[in-house]
Amino acid sequence: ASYGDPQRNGLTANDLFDGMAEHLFYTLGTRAEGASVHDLYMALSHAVRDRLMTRHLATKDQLRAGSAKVVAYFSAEFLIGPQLGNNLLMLGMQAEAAEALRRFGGPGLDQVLDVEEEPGLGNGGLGRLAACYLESLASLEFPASGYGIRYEFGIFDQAIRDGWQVEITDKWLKGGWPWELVYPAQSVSVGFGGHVESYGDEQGAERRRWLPAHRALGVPHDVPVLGYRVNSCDRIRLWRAVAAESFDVHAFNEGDFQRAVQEKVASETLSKVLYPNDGTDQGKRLRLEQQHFFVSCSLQDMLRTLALRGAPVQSFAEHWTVQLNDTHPSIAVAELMRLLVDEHRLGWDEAWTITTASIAYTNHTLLPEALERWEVGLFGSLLPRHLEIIYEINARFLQQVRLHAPGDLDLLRRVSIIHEDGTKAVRMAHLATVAAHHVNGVAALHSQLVKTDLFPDFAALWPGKFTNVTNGVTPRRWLALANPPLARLLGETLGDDWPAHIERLRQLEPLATDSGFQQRWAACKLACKRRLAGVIAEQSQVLVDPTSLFDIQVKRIHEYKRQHLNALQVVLQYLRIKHGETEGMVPRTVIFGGKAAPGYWMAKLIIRFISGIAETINADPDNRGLLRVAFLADYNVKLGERVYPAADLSEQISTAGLEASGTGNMKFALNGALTIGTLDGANVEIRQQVGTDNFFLFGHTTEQIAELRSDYRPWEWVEKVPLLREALDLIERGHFSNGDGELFRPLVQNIVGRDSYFLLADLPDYLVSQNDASRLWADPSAWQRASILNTARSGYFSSDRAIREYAERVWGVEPLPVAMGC
Ligand code: 26M
Repeated sequence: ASYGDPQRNGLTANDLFDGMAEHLFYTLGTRAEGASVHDLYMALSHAVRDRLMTRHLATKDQLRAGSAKVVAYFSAEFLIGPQLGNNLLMLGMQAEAAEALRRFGGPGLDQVLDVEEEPGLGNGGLGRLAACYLESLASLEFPASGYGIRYEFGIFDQAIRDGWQVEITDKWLKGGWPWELVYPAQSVSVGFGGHVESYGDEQGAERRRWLPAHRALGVPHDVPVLGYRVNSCDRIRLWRAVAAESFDVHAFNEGDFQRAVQEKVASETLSKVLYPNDGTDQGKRLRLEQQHFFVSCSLQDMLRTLALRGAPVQSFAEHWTVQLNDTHPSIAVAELMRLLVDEHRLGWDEAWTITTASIAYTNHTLLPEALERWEVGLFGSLLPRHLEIIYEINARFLQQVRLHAPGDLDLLRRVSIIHEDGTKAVRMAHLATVAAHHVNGVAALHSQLVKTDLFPDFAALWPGKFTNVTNGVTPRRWLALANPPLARLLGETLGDDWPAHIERLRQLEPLATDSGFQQRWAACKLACKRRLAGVIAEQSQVLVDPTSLFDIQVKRIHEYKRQHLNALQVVLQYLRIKHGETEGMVPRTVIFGGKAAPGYWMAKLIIRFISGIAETINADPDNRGLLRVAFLADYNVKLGERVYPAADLSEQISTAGLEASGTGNMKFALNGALTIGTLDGANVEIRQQVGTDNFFLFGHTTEQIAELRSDYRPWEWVEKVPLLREALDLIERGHFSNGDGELFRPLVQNIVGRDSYFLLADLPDYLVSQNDASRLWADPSAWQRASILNTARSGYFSSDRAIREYAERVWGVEPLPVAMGC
């Protein structure tokens, strides 16, 4: 096989320059003279893409010819971030790209990288995790495909106007996006609605068949995912929905042009927009349509490649292993059964053996409002055959439970896939758990709670099914790419290939007390803080002091994540300054960032509150540089790359038991931030790894919170904190809202009245911990030591480690290095 034009594969600055010149002319139809920054971005991207194609085709050829088991990572979200800079890093061509651009004499690499639109095809942690995992799969040379949806509009862009969040449509495709390859010939058809009928097959056996009322076409758009300095180039296959026929010819001929176009519009709505909720499930029909659409496309695609390998359908589970990223793709259980039983005519038992051997499920939340359920009426009208299949799975499952626990009717009610009290609904987490060969949580504590709190009955039935795989993040994007000064220092200290061997970070431990190394370490951090200060100044005109302690909380806005606890702490610090009680305080810049779900009113009020305190505090001359507050608008992957490297202190302050893992916490620690946090999610393991002295712990434990819950009177906690009464009064009376005494009353009431997330119970301890942080900051050498140790001991949180665990313990797959003839 050919692996392309040697010149288009060349890795020198010269080759890249030639490639860019050619793409400017032939692909972009423009001349090098007068090329805009965007033209140069497109030309460089195409030239880099050429280098990926060779590797991608080699990877695909090798897979097609062989029989290696391939990972199919099913996720409704992939938050992949900007591609150009990352692909240059993967290829080892950053310097060459900078040099090639210099020869054009125009903008530099940073400027060119900055014009890339990031595809916001995810909400937050879950979507970003999927992107990190595909990157590690490729870097570790595992054959894999991500499967998801190519939303035309991703997560909204956030603007802040008068302190409020404003949502702006994300038009990420507007300038053309060079990182996808479209394969129209591999389109597949997906059915919706209609009815099911019985018929007799050739052998006279009775079978069921689904006659959908509508069909849509899925067109695959592949994003290549190159591994770090290897030839393996996997892909994320994203499906775009188009009308099955370009328009209804019959209606068109009748002269009903409107109706003819309507069908087309309805089909194409399927992949139009990402649902911007990351914590609540509203049971919307279109959402279920999206889920079924991408899952059906993906499974059909997988069956097609099985046939291409010449393998029988019975061998599906030897060729593919499917990971469900939460329950969003859990319809896969019923769809795979339907494809095997109805379309491929397998017997039920054989089909069930294949389905359960191939599917595993990751749970990402315990919050009841986030657990997906679909009303049976809605479900049956959209997917009548799937509902039948789910009833059959449930009947057989409940029979198994009856044998296990004779007479326990309440157990049957609790574990049933169909929720039967009130409006009947399909419980997707139960469907996924019944079918999956493994169910995993995403941090040690979370996986424990999955067994004890969420699915105790299932855990008793199948103790071996439940496991933990603590999340991880890729050190390539989140350290090597995002933190150039530190990457350079690590290269000098650990050798250039450290990003492929992250366990080498341990070798930094002996340097933690070396004052020369501490100074270099501090210089890297300062450079990153200056860069972030520049972003803040540009965005919001707020000037921050890069030598102050950068105290950062970035994540989706949610009450359980308690951004308002942090904000309350800031107000208390401000009052201490106003009262002249500045003993032990150090100059701090408190930075917030994150989007609120558009329908989540309290989350939006929290943003307004942070804006309010920022405005008041930043304008108060009494501060004398001790306190600044900034809200970073439009937090996304690209901004994250500026934020994590610049942090001194990482706020991970969720109510214990509610944050499944967190992954931002890992990105901060990897970049040498110290964590102030509760014993929640992966914080527990971060503290274990980095050492309890290098982590500011506070708050009630999961068990203590459970105990508090039974008899909690938040108002009784108010008096335990000096200045808190005064702070709450100031907030209510409008001190942070230009005298508006109504605006923040619901927020104060929420805290003092119900306090569902136990802010007041954790506040006293939080303040003590914040003081500890200030005290350590006042001793720069001690702080640098702790910072170095945080990085040195964070290798465990690499997605390489997580992927190796999935590969070995869940998927049963092995690396398959890609040989390339060039
Ligand atoms: C559900 C229904 C309808 C519309 C949207 C949703 C939905 C979308 C995303 C619900 C939840 C979604 O994401 C949840 C999420 O991001 N969970 C986070 O997953 C991370 C990776 O495991 C963890 O680190 C976080 O703790 C967890 O909150």
